[in-house]
Amino acid sequence: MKKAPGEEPDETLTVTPPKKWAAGVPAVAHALEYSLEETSAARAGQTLLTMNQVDGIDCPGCAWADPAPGHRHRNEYCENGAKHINDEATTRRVTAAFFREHPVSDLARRSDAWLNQQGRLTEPMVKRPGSDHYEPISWNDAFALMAGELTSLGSPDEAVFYTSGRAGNEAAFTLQLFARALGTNNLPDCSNMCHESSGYALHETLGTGKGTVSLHDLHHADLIFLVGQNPGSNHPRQLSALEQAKRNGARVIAVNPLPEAGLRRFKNPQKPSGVVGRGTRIADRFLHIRGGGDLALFQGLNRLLLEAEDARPGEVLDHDFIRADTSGFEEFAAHVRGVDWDDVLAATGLRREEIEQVRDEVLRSERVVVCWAMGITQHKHAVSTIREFVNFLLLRGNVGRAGTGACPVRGHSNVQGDRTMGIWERMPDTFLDALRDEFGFEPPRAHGLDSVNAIRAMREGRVRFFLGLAGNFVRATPDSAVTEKAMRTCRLTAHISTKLNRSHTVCGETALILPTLGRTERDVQASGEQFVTVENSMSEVHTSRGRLRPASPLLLSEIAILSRLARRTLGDTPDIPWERFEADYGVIRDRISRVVPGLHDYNRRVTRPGGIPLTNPVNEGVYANDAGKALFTRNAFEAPRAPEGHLLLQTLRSHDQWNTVPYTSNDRYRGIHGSRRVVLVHPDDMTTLGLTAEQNVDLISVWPDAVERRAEDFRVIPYPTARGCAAAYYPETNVLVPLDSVAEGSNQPTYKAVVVRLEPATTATGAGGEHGDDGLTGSTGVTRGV
Ligand SMILES: Nc1nc2c(c(=O)[nH]1)N[C@H]1C(S)=C(S)[C@@H](COP(=O)(O)OP(=O)(O)OC[C@H]3O[C@@H](n4cnc5c(=O)[nH]c(N)nc54)[C@H](O)[C@@H]3O)O[C@H]1N2
Ligand SMILES: Nc1nc2c(c(=O)[nH]1)N[C@H]1C(S)=C(S)[C@@H](COP(=O)(O)OP(=O)(O)OC[C@H]3O[C@@H](n4cnc5c(=O)[nH]c(N)nc54)[C@H](O)[C@@H]3O)O[C@H]1N2
Ligand SMILES: [Mo]
Repeated sequence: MKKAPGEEPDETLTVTPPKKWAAGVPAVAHALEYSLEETSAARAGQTLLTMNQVDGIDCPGCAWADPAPGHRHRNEYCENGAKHINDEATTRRVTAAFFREHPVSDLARRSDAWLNQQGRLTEPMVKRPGSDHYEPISWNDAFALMAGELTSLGSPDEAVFYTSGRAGNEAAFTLQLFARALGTNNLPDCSNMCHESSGYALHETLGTGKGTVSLHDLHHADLIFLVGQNPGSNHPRQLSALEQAKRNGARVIAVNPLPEAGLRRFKNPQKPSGVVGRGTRIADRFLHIRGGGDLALFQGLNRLLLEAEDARPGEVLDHDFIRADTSGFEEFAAHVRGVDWDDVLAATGLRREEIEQVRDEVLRSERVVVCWAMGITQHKHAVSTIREFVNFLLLRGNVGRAGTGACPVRGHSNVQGDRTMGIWERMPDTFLDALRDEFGFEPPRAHGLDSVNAIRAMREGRVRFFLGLAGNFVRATPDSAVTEKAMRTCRLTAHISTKLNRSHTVCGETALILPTLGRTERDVQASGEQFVTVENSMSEVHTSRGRLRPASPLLLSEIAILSRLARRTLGDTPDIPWERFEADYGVIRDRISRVVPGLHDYNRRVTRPGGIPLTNPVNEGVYANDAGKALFTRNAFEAPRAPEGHLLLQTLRSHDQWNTVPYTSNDRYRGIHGSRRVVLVHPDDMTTLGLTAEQNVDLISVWPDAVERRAEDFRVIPYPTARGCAAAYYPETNVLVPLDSVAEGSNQPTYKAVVVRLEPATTATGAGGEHGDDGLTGSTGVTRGV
């Protein structure tokens, strides 16, 4: 149970066996318990009933697609979606009095969960140079302060504008327009840390950054791979789609170092059979892979497919497709034939028969989909792993046909839409040309800073201004001590936020909190009530309309904040009508329709039931890369290795958190309750390393620089993870991820491959391993536990 908002939690750790199925009745009960605690029942119910309905609110949780209109359940949401909604719809409020009581130095000591539980931000606040307190500021003065800073920069590239994938399309478009009109492409976003590797690999090989799979494809696939994702906690509605696919005869192969509950069995809470029955088995086959072994697995599999073709020429590969649509096959084939089985088995921890059985499943399947998420993208060799998935799909023509394709499962509800709107530090020239033609200014062409490079630039004193549109930059990014220090070098940091988080406590010389409307809330502007638009993981663009009374009369919408800031900073811009943008979001959509391909006639088409399905050119046989073909690639064999006495640590989400925001310290499906400072280790590795169950340890990461990165006082939990691989929660462990440890090509932090050693804790509390402070970082890079 959660404590009252004034207190830090003090539960004790209890561990029960991991669950064998996900969702079902307890899930719904847990969601309701959460709603009733956070808000009044009426507010909760009012929001939930419109969630993911036509003309309702888009769930601010994950980006999973909605079924077609007419096929939606009356309760088209999951337990976790209900939690996210109610976290925003809470009736608790953070007021000026709260900030009088809690200086920044006090807030900085609080846990992420505590900060979030204080409720909704209600009025703009400023922390002035030298002060330890946030104090109220008028909106007008806040804009003047920011505009003053921006207009006095030596170069527009000294400003950084970060976006988190919660922001809707109109706000995202407005922000990128402002940044580019100011003169910078410094538009890092959470996608840099999420599916950047997917976008990079898919662009290169298929000429698209987006997935090629629709819900319909998934429903009609014969074989679905779920690689490196935990849908039971992070995309629960994907389980409904998998249930449907299985009813149509699909088989599912899950690949994961952890036997996640949602990969095993699903009890659909929206169906009577889900309530009383055994539910649906999800994975027919589970590959208990070593962390980072996926490139090896797919290279081994691709080799087996080539050998099957040798044995039965003309029967295994799709030669017509390979000839007409692809290039690079011969070089790829020669390379993969040379892959060494000993390497594959060592990297994956699998037996050769297991991979041969997968080959047999593939050979029996006409239509194959590969789904993946953070277990793949957050590795050093993420890009080559995803390119190898593409090789695998191309071999049998599993791209561009119904029931086939590549499915990067997106995280934030609108992370994909934000990219479509131009939130990217390296938008292509075609987009920048369209922007120029529409708004009559020349956008900067030099690439801007992504998230990791923004931190590097801050560290070197090259950034003076930081604005965050949603999100929690200092907690989402790696190397917490380095990042926090870098952030403090800014002259002004400002955050457009709904709730308090750690980023508000890591301030530039001057810091601003700019409180905004959440997606659940009614948004009324000069022209009347507004809606916003978003794009899901399957490229469907649709509306989202909030219904609740705003948390405070002083809130401004994200678009109002950005438009006013732009006007104040840039002065009169005859070709960019900021005032009209704020008054009527339809005016922004009109402009978007002339800049973004596929969104012509945006205002009319987007309000149709189901919205606008953006077509992926790949599904029309068009590959928009230089070659104009789907590319087979040669990927050097690579697998992470932890030296003797070390483990490969992945940092992941519990069932009860939204990214950087833990709701409680429980992780129900994994059987962990009462503490997040735990590290999951295989019992045999515990024996080898001389560890005992629930022992207090420090985690120390190993990286070739002189800095010691230590996360203190974790409890060791024996857990059926793959040998050599450990797991612990994010963001408490971000302190361990070196800033320079990034994926090749995409520059994405390697959150799933941190080499660590475990040492007996230096500051063990012995008090059950729970901490008010869940990851305070000092300037030494040490995470203190108490
Ligand atoms: N409730 C809830 N929902 C969410 C979020 C949330 O925080 N809470 N976050 C949202 C966001 S932004 C995102 S990006 C998604 C994230 O969704 P996920 O990608 O499911 O998130 P993670 O918790 O990082 O889990 C990674 C999974 O990959 C596995 N894995 C780790 N390393 C490897 C590996 O090397 N190989 C393989 N095959 N598997 C591996 C892990 O065991 C785990 O099951 O979820 C979104 N949805
Ligand atoms: N170690 C490790 N680090 C990771 C990851 C990992 O797996 N391991 N995953 C990475 C991934 S995939 C992602 S996507 C990032 C997430 O990084 P972010 O997107 O930056 O972080 P969130 O925790 O989603 O941001 C939560 C905050 O957003 C604000 N917010 C919520 N709703 C709204 C809204 O409607 N409007 C506005 N303006 N603000 C709002 C609230 O103030 C809340 O505190 O973290 C990355 N970091
Ligand atoms: Mo994400």
